[in-house]
Order: sequence, then C-alpha cells, then structure tokens
Amino acid sequence: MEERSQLEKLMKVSELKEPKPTILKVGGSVITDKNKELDAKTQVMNRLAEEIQQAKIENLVVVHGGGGFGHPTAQKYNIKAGLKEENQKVGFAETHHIMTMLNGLFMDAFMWHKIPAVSVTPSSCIITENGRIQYFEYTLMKMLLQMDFLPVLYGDAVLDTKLGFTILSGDQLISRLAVGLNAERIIVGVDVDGLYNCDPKAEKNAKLFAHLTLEELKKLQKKTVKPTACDVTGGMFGKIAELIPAIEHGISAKIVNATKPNHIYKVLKGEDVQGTLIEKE
Ligand code: IP8
Repeated sequence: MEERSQLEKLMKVSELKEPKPTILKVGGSVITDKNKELDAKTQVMNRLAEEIQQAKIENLVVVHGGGGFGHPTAQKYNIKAGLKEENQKVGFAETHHIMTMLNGLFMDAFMWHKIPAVSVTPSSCIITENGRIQYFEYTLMKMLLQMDFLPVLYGDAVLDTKLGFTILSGDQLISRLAVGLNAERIIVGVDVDGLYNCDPKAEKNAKLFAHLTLEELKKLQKKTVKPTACDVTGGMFGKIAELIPAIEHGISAKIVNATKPNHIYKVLKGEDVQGTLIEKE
C-alpha cells in the first residue's frame, strides 16, 4: 500500500482527470466464432474500432473476452481449476499465448484506425487468490488514461497464490477496473440484445429486460442457467455475477448487442440504444 502510494506520487497519477472512465467489454462471442477454434471475426473488429474512433470518447478502457481462442485451450488443459500436473504448464502458456494472438488482431484494427491503443497484459500486472483478483497494479492504467491512451486488456491465464494459476475472465476484470478506477459506467457488448428472462437463442418468446435494479439482478442471477457452449468462465451467468460489485459501488452497466452495427457507437455517445441498463436503484 505504502509502496503503491509512493509510486503514484512519483508518477503524479493518484487522481484521474474528468470525465471518469468508461469501461467497455467486447465479448469473445462478438469478435470470434465461439463454436470454432481460432476463428477471429476481423471485419467485426474493424467495425468496432471504427465505431470507437468515431465516438471520440475520452477516458475509455477496452477489455475483450476469449471466445473461440482462449476458452477451448483453457478447457483442454483444465487451467481454471489450477495447477495439478506439470503438463498443464504448457497449457497455461498456450492459453496466454492464444489470448495475445487474439489481442494482437484486435490491436491491428485499432492501429488501422489510428487509435492510440496500448495493450496491457493482465497476467503481467494481476495475481489472483482462488480465482479472485488479489493484486492489481493500477498506476500504469491511470498513467495511460491521463496521457489519453486507450488501454486494452483481455481475459487471460494468470498466476494465482492458492491455485498456482487460473483463468481470469474479462468480466471480473471490468468490474474490478470500474471500481478501482472509479468509472462512470460499464458497457458490455455481447451477441444478444441484452439480458432476457430465458435464453433468447433457445426460446422464441424470451423477454428482454430494458432496465434492472441491483435487487432484480440478484434475483435473476439465481434463475440464470449455466452455459452449455465452451465457456470456462460461465457465459451470461458469470457476467451477471461479476457485475454485482460494480453496481453496488454505484456504477451503471449497459448490456448491448455489439454484433449490430452502430450499437457500440451509440451507447458510447450516450444515445438511446436497445439493451439492458442495470443500476443500483
Ligand atoms: O471470455 C476468458 O475471458 P472471458 C479468457 O471474458 C480465457 O471469460 C483465457 C479463457
């Protein structure tokens, strides 16, 4: 703690400038085909980079998920459960490497659009304890934001003080970042129109929630089914659970369909767009 404040003083970054940051998560199902391995949707990445560039939002942090890149490898080597056998180490390295590949493709799109995006590798600045973030060095993030860079992070394979290693979801990351950076809002871009009362891909009459309070979200969490597709961090169920600490902190979260053109642009600009807004009250 003492060390951190000294570092922040040294870097003169203890206070973030206004406006407060926006944390944007782009789901792995948006930028990859989740049912195939290593199938990146580079056109979607380009469109999203364009929407982000057009929106010209100050103080933005982007986090992306693993989709058909991180999840199949993490599952193959059972990385989330931690280190049990030596041969998993190569699986840990592979999962992390595959995520850097996916991140590199998304970074390409940002570079094409002349966005000063800088990749921040979670496994190099975060350590978890039993899967929960225990150590997170924010100084670098704050400094990047103060210098008008766009930090880009992702779900990653990380070291864990109890498990040896594990998988850190982008959803835990956004919630923790939002609280740690005192964010204004969280935006979660997924491949459906928001949160439904049941699975919209399986049920034709699924009802979309336009607004949810924290209490309603907690009730819904009990009813939300765990995912069947390859998702080691729990899909929509995991997302809801992870958002709760940030919402409790008074940070709003809007879940929108990022596969639909202009939805991310509009939500970044504060324009009305279909989705689910979750607020403390
Ligand atoms: O897709 C998980 O991130 P998520 C990343 O946000 C890995 O849950 C490495 C599977």
